[in-house]
Amino acid sequence: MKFAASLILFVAGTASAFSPVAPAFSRAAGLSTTKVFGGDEYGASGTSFYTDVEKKDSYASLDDILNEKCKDEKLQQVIRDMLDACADITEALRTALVTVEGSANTFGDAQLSVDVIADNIMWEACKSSSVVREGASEEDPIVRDVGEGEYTVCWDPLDGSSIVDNNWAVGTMIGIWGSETGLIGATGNDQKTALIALYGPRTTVLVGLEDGTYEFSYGCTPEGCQLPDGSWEPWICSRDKIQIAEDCKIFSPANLRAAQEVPGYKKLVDHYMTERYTLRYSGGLVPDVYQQFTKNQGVFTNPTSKASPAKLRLAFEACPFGYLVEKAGGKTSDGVSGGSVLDVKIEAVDQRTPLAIGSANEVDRFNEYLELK
Ligand code: FDP
Repeated sequence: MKFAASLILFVAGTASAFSPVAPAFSRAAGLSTTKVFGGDEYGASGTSFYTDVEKKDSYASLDDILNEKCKDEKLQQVIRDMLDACADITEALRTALVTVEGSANTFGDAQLSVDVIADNIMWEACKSSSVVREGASEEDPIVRDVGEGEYTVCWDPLDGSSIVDNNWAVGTMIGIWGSETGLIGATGNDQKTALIALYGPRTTVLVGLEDGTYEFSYGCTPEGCQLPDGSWEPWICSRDKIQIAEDCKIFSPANLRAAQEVPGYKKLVDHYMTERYTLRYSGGLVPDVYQQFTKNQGVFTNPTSKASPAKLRLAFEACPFGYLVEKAGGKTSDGVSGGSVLDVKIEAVDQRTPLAIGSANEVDRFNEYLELK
């Protein structure tokens, strides 16, 4: 392992020292990495989209960013409260085994030990927050009063029930609405902010702030982030004002079984294949869409059909991700009218929706091939 790691460092170091620097976009679009990673002689295809993020001397703390990019102190507070919950879920996932809980949630899905733990953490966070008024969870899709605050928080505590036993990345999705609208009857556009936590080898959380989508990393200890007392900033800003390019070469085709009945979806997948896009799909919505923020491109498609109906939830899956993707320059489709999923009225906590989300031109292509406009 050590040898392999140092070899990779050596190859990467050599490449950056001696190769002409590839423009960030062409590398992100998979057009010019062939030489960087060993060259044609080894058959490297240049389609793997390795990171091009370089180490910084220091990183802004959560406080620095919130004070500058989120002037509303109550909104700052709810973001902090939700980040605390994500930190607690991170710690819980380290020690909990994945087992069946012996109960089912309201949808009849088997509940897992980790779902229950994460959900309890979210309820506790909302109840103890000074700014939360109502909460609604995937596990119990009723809007419940929790306090005297003003925000309505709607969440999926741990998405990825079918992959968490395999130790794949899973996540928490949180949409936050104000008291003027609450949740029911509102749309995704009414969100005050949204957070998406991704639990993998690291925990990273996307947060929507005044001028864009930011990523915070939990418990990392890079140089420059040690506090005077020797401890570390719990959250550092690892990406700021993230942009999702209009075009992409990465596709995540969810509900692929619908292609049997929806000829436009079959044609779309055929397009991805003939144009040699790169498939990146895990079956977990959070990692599958989150990659658009690390690779700065991508499209996730989840159309539906009679035999393969909608599974994704509008309020706590499509809305938070839609909010963050559109803030980053991406686009969404509701899979019916071809309009933004953020315009769809939320009639119930567990309302389902088809979805396409990601690079704008690819969402347009989805609408075109599925004849939604
Ligand atoms: P899961 O049931 O594992 O929690 O909405 C739930 C979800 O996962 C999404 O994360 C994922 O995109 C989708 O379901 C996968 O559905 P299929 O298992 O039907 O492919």
